[in-house]
Amino acid sequence: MLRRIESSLIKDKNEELYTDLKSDYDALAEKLGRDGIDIEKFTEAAEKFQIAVPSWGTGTGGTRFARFPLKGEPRNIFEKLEDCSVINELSGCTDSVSPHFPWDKVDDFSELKQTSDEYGIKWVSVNSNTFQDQPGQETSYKYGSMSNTQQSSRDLAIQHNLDCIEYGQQLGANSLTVWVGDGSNHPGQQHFQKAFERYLSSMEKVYAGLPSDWEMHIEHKMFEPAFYSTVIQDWGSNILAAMHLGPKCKSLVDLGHHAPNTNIEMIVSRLIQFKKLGGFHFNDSKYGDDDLDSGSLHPYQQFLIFNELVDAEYRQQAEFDPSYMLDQSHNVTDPIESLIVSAIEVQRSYIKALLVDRESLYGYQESNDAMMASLELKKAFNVDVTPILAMARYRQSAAINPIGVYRSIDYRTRMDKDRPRDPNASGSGIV
Ligand code: PSV
Ligand code: MN
Ligand code: MN
Repeated sequence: MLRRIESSLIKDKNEELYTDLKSDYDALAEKLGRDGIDIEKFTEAAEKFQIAVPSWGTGTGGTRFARFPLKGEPRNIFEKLEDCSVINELSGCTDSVSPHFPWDKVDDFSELKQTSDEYGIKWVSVNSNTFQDQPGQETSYKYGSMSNTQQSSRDLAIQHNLDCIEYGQQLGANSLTVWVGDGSNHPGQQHFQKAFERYLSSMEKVYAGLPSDWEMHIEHKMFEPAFYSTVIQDWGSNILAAMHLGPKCKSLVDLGHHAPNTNIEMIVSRLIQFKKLGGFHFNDSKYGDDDLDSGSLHPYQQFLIFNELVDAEYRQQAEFDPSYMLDQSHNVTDPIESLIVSAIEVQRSYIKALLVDRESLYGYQESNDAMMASLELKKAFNVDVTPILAMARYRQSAAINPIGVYRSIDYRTRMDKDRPRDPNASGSGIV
């Protein structure tokens, strides 16, 4: 297996930390054991948990005002894949990458697939991009893509999505995520119903092109780049579109795409109930789509979302198999560090949600004991599961202290030499 970090380096660093980890782990095992909880079940669950990395997240993000690139940033999908492998080797919980086209378009997908196979990385949901024009594009997306009033722009968007499916097939992916920036900036600019009708009829054509074992995931977003209305504004429009299109179409929840204070966990519950939860783009936000690092601001909200997911697992709800992915913008941190920490923060929420005593919670809910029900959730949330996560990494030959190992290899300086930048290049398809 191709690796970016010597396994012996991780092993040596782990040996230095193992004695302390073992004693923290044993102490937690003893504490949980008093409640009849077997820690091993949770460590095994942590070892199984995986979340995908967005290819575009490996580059420094920016705002419309500026972007401050980091040295050694990846310049193409092969180099992004290299960085994703570093993230997976250290975290042990990111064994897949979600590509974005045309940013990640290559001439020879078999070469890309072979490289990802060598890294042991899988390709998951393929993202299309009809929110910006590409050089030489004959018809524009300025006034929308799937819902554009011009047939030529709609046709281009449809064909691009069909092309994305084909690229994804070559990579072994099995879903297409569609987020469109379509909408309006002025009251009266757009006829809401007609725009939604055009969107649905375009999406019907993409849906018709889905291979039998593929799903299509629709991502809603309440604003930006359209700031007055968006065609797929919220989970309501999203689920309506998904229901209209058919069973292979589901809704995707990007945590940052809602108004502040929205009860996202309840949206998740509704989508599960109607078999329409396709997946997640995890991130955190203070105001809206700021794409902050997952769990950096609202870890309790993230836990409550996982509480719904674990509940669905526990109840063995039908057609429940959501995909988990990060989608964040790293403006001031090294993206590799942010993605490692964020993946672990999502994994942390999952393990804490698994600790909830479901039967006790159901009992409190049935007897309307609001206080005990909320304390049951808090009890699980307040357990520091760090030793479980670190032990899972240790057992997977990943790093007990991933950031420590990453910093010790000075990866960016090495990459700065390996990845010389053309001073005239406009970017690497990373926004
Ligand atoms: C839009 O804000 C979004 O969340 C969608 O997932 C895009 O594909 C992604 O960001 C990258 O711009
Ligand atoms: Mn997203
Ligand atoms: Mn977003």
